[in-house]
Amino acid sequence: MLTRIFRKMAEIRYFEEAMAKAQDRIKCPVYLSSGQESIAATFSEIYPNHRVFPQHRGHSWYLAYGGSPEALRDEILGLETGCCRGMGGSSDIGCEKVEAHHGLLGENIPLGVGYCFGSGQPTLITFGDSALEEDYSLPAVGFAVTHKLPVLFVCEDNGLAILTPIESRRSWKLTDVMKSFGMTVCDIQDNPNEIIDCLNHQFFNIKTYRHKWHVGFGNDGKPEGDRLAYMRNLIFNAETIEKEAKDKMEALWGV
Ligand SMILES: Cc1ncc(C[n+]2csc(CCOP(=O)(O)OP(=O)(O)O)c2C)c(N)n1
Ligand SMILES: [Mg+2]
Repeated sequence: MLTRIFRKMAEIRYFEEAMAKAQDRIKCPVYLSSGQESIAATFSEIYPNHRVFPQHRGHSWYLAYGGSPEALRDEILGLETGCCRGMGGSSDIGCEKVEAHHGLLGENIPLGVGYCFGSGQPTLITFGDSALEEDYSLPAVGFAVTHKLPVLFVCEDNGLAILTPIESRRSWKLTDVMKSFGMTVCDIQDNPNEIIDCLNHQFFNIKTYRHKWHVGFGNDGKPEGDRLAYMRNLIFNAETIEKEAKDKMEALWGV
């Protein structure tokens, strides 16, 4: 399973690296998953049949859950053949398993809970560390707990909302609030093995590192953590897997 997770991580990373080389052709703002790939890659292997409700930074979830890379490329290029007919751009992307976000931070939380309540289908709602600061999101979590809905909540905790760190935004910890709702909670790193060990939890706070700016291809130097680089040393044939991913994504973007 770790090798499959690593391959997905590499495909997400190299999709975005090849995309950066094609940036002259891109006219919409882009929200990159680089650095955060392991979370979507791991959940998609453990829970492949959940319906997923991500927020704006969703390339990793879309690709990990089987969305077509060609349709994502075309979406980002604003083409009719894109996964949302070229109307959504990088942030509002969907496929069979993944519900497209619409731009309102945290909206995917009540929408995902409502979907689960109506359909009874297992649902995974994923968001950044700021989404539960929005006033419509916490009551939706409470509703899911009260009605014992089969929803997993996954926080991709990169510590930032655009440029504002958690410490400047709130004095409370998400994990404390979730525990007070009666949820089983884990507070872990984005290491696939740690995520797998916490399988039966309902709320996952997962520390991770955004490699690029909030929006766009820029960066502020070497990131604090790089799970793909860390896993390179653990996976048999990692070099070949990465080369295949790089070649595939460069051919996809024509770079
Ligand atoms: C209701 C609402 N408020 C503000 C914004 C602007 N906004 C877009 S993304 C973002 C920060 C998101 O931070 P986080 O949830 O941690 O996700 P990350 O970008 O770090 O992945 C903000 C404030 C918005 N889209 N919707
Ligand atoms: Mg964040």
